[in-house]
Amino acid sequence: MSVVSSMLRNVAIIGHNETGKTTLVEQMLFYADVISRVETIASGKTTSDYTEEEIANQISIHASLASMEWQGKRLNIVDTPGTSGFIGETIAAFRATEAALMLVDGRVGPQIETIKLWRRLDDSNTPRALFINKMDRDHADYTKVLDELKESFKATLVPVAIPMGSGKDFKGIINLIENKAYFANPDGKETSGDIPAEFADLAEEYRTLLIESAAEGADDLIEKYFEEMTLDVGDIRRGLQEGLHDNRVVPVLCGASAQGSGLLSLLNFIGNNFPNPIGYTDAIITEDGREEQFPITDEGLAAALVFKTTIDQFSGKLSFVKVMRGTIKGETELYNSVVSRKERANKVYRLIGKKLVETSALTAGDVGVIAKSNISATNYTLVEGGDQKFSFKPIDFGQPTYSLAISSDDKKSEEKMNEALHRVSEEDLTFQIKFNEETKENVVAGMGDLHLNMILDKVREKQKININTKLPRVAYRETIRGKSGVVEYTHKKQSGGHGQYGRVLIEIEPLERGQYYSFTNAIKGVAISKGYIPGIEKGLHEQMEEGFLAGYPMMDIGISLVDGKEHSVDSSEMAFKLAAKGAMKLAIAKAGPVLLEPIVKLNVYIEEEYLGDILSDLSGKRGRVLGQEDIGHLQMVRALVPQSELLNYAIDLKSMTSGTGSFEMEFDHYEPLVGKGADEVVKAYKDSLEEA
Ligand SMILES: Nc1nc2c(ncn2[C@@H]2O[C@H](COP(=O)(O)OP(=O)(O)O)[C@@H](O)[C@H]2O)c(=O)[nH]1
Ligand SMILES: [Mg+2]
Repeated sequence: MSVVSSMLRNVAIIGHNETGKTTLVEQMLFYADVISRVETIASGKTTSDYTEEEIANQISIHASLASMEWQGKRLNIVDTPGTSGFIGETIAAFRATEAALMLVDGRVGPQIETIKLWRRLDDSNTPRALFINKMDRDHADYTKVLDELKESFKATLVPVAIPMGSGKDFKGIINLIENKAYFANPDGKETSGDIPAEFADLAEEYRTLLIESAAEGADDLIEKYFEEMTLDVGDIRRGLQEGLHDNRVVPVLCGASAQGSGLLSLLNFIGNNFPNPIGYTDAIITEDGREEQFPITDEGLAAALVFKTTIDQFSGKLSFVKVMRGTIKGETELYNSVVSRKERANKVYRLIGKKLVETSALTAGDVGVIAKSNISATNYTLVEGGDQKFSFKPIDFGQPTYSLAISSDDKKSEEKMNEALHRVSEEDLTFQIKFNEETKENVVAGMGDLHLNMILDKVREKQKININTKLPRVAYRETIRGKSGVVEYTHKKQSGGHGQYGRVLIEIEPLERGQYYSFTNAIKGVAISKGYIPGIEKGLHEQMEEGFLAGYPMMDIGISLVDGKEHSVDSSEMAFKLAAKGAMKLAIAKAGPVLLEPIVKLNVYIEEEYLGDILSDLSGKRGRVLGQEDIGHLQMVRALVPQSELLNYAIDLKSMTSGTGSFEMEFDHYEPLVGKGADEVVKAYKDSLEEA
């Protein structure tokens, strides 16, 4: 059965590692009668952590779908990994969902990934609710965690469920909307009843707060509230729904996922209050390259984005799609608007962990899977009919934080290694493998050492090959710091037969950073025929590509051709190319050549106690701290740091923060490198020339 779009609820379950997300999703499936028995992380049989590596490591590595029906609504739940190395999966999940449920450990409170994920949700203004989990743990403390969350985030947090006791005394939760207690039952599903007398005052206090916040959700509710000093259940729901839809309020639920406690309130809340996809938009790139908002609507020809791709042992390639418009059925003829090729869905499925469940259709807003697609890949746009020429804006998976140069023992193993790793990079867009022409190294890059090592280990094992790794060389650049003045160079070979002749006079000067290259033909008159100018430009380019100091490409140089001379017989494009190259070399030498090193923008997230160590380490790494932010008891440090100092930061930061620290980085700009650092780079280049 296809589902009416307004009945859909797509929710990404997110949060720091080990907050109980996978366990929660297992319980949701149990409560929705999709599975008859709850499996645990320890049993290795949960619905969403089903791959070999997830079972072996007991953590979620991939985003997995869990589709279920709840009181007439279709819930597409995406369980995501909480480890920063697998953030790509979470980023993909965000694109398929309209809202997120963030889990927080009821004993620990907000953690580093909580903060990072929250910031991502803020960037996209995504509606979200919180679930304070593991209330059955010793020292779990709802009020303390709620206060910490309020301190960490500038948002209106509104409790809609509170716990009855905690630790060994945990009895269940109170649903403040319904004003009812739900008693935990570790051996089955929770049961509802009256609020026990000992919690009555607490519940009343929180319920008043809830009603006030709900009233603020809509103007007419505020009036009603002031008249009657209360709201009924329907009004509370509507107030929360509107507040959540516009991301003005963040409802807070709670429970203990391992016991299935809080599940009924959560499922009801998602069904009643979470937004449906209609009214939201996605981004497209039009045929002429403009970015536009694309409303999710069930009317019109089908259009869908492939947000994830996996290879299934039995079913072949699985393309995870988010339908943005119209309806996709098995027989729908789909075109890939990017490569303009036809493909047919044949069948469409919903997914429950690894289990494919055939469905008749996926309507706008729905999330599902097309199997055995021969061409589609992550970020492809699938459209019905060949004339839709737009494409959905590709998911931006961010920049890698860790790279390694790799090699294997012999040519055959290298081939195997490259082939296997290229296949990985098709499924996992946060993993890249590239031969770096500048450094002559085969480089893999990913979201951290855990991410890379897991991939390399798998390939080592499956292909039975060695993969050697080392830190990669940095891709420096070169430029000039001053003007060269006019230099001249003549390329001349006139001994017998057809000779070669070309003479050029040029002048070079620095351009602003990031301009790369400019060329002006400033010759007055016709000293050099027009036909030779392309040859001259080629020569200039070639010298810029070859570099001057250490073999790295040059950038940000403006070149004027001021004069020259040609020979009626011996001149040729080739002769002028060589003349220009020679002139360029002389000009660079006179213009103060200098190395440029890449500087990255770094965000480091740490617990307060490590701040001193992190700052002094950054200054030892030639870093420039730009700012520092308190986020509750956590800290974020923003800095600009030379890339060469951060090659091993994934590992350095772990050891400085007992594994808790986390960071993101992206290339920012190039800066001159002088002194000892530059001498070392030049020496390494000269040594490599001697070796060769
Ligand atoms: N005490 C307690 N432990 C839980 C609860 N939920 C999950 N766990 C345990 O916490 C660990 C991590 O759970 P998991 O579902 O993998 O968390 P995820 O990393 O967020 O997906 C596992 O050992 C679970 O059994 C809970 O409500 N209470
Ligand atoms: Mg998990």
